[in-house]
Amino acid sequence: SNPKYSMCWLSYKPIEKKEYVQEVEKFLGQIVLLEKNIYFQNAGNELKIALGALFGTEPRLSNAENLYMDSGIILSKVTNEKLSIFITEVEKEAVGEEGFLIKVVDENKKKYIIVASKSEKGIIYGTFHLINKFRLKTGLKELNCIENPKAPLRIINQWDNMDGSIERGYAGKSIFFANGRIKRNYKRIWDYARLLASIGINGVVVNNVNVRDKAIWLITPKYLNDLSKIAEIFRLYGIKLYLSINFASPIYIGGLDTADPLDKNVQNWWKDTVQTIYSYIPDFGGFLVKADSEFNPGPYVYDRTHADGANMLAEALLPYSGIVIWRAFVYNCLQDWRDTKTDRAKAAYDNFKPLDGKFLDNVILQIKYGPMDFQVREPVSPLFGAMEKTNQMIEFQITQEYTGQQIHLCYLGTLWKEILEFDTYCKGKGSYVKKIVDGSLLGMKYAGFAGVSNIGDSINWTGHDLAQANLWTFGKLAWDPDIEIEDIAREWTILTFGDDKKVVDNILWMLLNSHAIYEKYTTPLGLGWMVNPGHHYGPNPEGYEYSKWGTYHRADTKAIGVDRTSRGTGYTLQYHKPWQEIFDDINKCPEELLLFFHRVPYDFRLKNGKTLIQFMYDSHFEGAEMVDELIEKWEELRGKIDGKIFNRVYERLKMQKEHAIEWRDVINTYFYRKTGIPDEKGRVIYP
Ligand code: GCW
Repeated sequence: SNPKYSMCWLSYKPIEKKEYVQEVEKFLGQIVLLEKNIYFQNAGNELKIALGALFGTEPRLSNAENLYMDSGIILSKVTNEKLSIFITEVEKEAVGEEGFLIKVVDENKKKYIIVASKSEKGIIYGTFHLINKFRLKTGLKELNCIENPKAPLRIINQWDNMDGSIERGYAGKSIFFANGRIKRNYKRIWDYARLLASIGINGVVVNNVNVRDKAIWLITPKYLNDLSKIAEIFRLYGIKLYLSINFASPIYIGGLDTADPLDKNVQNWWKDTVQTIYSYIPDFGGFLVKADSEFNPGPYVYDRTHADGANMLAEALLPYSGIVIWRAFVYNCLQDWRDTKTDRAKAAYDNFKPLDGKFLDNVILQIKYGPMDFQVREPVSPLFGAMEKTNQMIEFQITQEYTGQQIHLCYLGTLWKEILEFDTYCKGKGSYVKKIVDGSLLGMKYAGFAGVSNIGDSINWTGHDLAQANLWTFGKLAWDPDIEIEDIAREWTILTFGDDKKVVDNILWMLLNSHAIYEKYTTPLGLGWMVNPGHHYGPNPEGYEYSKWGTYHRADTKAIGVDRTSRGTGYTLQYHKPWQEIFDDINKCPEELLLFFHRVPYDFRLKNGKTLIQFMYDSHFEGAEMVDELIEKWEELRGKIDGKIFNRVYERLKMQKEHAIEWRDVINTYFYRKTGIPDEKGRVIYP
């Protein structure tokens, strides 16, 4: 109902299918809250709003002393005695701290739908689950379920700056900050909380990991009061507030002359600071730390280890059950391109592997999915599977920095799913990344998912309307990485655009093929990095070739790629067997990662018999051409979806086409100039 922005997949519309409405209506007499607190009240309100919009009913919201009514939705804790005739002991036991149960009671006199959680946290998840199941017209019997999130930490990282800009943001300005202050437009934050709760998120880090200027002071009373308001909203939706900190805060804020983690004054300063934070925000989540990384200070400044640094903060947070999320994105960003020995891909492992077992229990290492930096494709970071005694989280970039900046359609669920299904072999066969980051394989208390947010204050939150699917998918995978990606994407499509068959088929096709298409016309075969420096949009084959960032492909007239095998930089040695041997062998290496692991001559024959150079040409022609298919699929939906959304997406698809052609031509010309080898098919490659 707010014209300023859409509610994405929570834009409720009346359910039109009569039979379904009739079937369900009998259960909607009232909404009964068996718990009296703000969390259940809030969940009840959400349900009421939804039922009104979906069924046109206005059920009473009541706190029943006894279950006298014959029909209604009951929100309760599983332990509530009044439910003991409906819920078995076994069912009760099966509901975890953040989980919920939905049970349909369909007796002569009693028609109830019970949503029951173990704690305050689970009830909002259960409520949104039920609302969306109604919207998917799920049959009553299929509503019965017990759901628990697999991973304990499901956290969104905002890279929002206090001036209102967003680092790598492509959807407008920050909804949290403007002009050096915390925004007091709580309505938007409230709606964000609703969106996030509906996908099972339980934490938000509200400020950028690069903590500069005013943001350093967010941990002080100057800002804590306003932050506590945001935390209060989030809390209602099961979400904790976290902050990114600057490791040198004791110097900046405290006036100390050091931030050495082993210095008593520094330790006490952090303890005092943490105590203050908790006096404003009693359930504060903890700190996210980017230390010794891209010009941010860290323990290395004082010749201390990252365990020293993280543990010092962890000790301060421990009394309040707070946690330290420590990023593993540590590498030398002042490399010399002439140096062929140093391999940035090895950095995270080299920095952190020696510290396995040295972190306190409330420290979690946040590891980017790949060893470099969110490229269109990278191998899985070998650090997963190398830290058997360390809490680990995987970091995905929902915002599309290297994947088209929300101008190109690039659905990331397919890539993420592949990453999560990767078998690290750290405990033998079956040691999937998903089992490491949900904590189950290594039996860790903390584990989980971090996603760099793709939202801003734009009308549709994500710039590209279809990029909402990436946020949705991140949450869904974090809740349960075992779900099929098609199912996740389909559900999003139906909730967002309705269930017209053509609409669903076409959008699903677009989503599921978009990453592969983008990869084809940009940097296939694990190449990566051929982007313009700085803003990272558009092709520039040698944009990073002679820079300090350690991201080189070293193309000459004969070959391209870095030899990262045991014969080269030795990066492959960071993997368990059999991956070491597989990646080491140019004939066994998964082809989509060929140029990540190998230096390959242009006349090398790929599995389909094509030479490398011909593959490059074909891939770029094909990819750019396939954008037409995306456009056609969308055009077929004209009139079937909201006109404004249609036009917005259409505009972006046309830009995508133009920019895909630019990618195609720049990259093809680059290779043609390097090699002088013409395209076998005689297509236009500019000289
Ligand atoms: O790739 C880089 C991005 C930076 C980002 C950094 C990081 C927040 O280009 O903008 O900084 O990754 O993940 O810390």
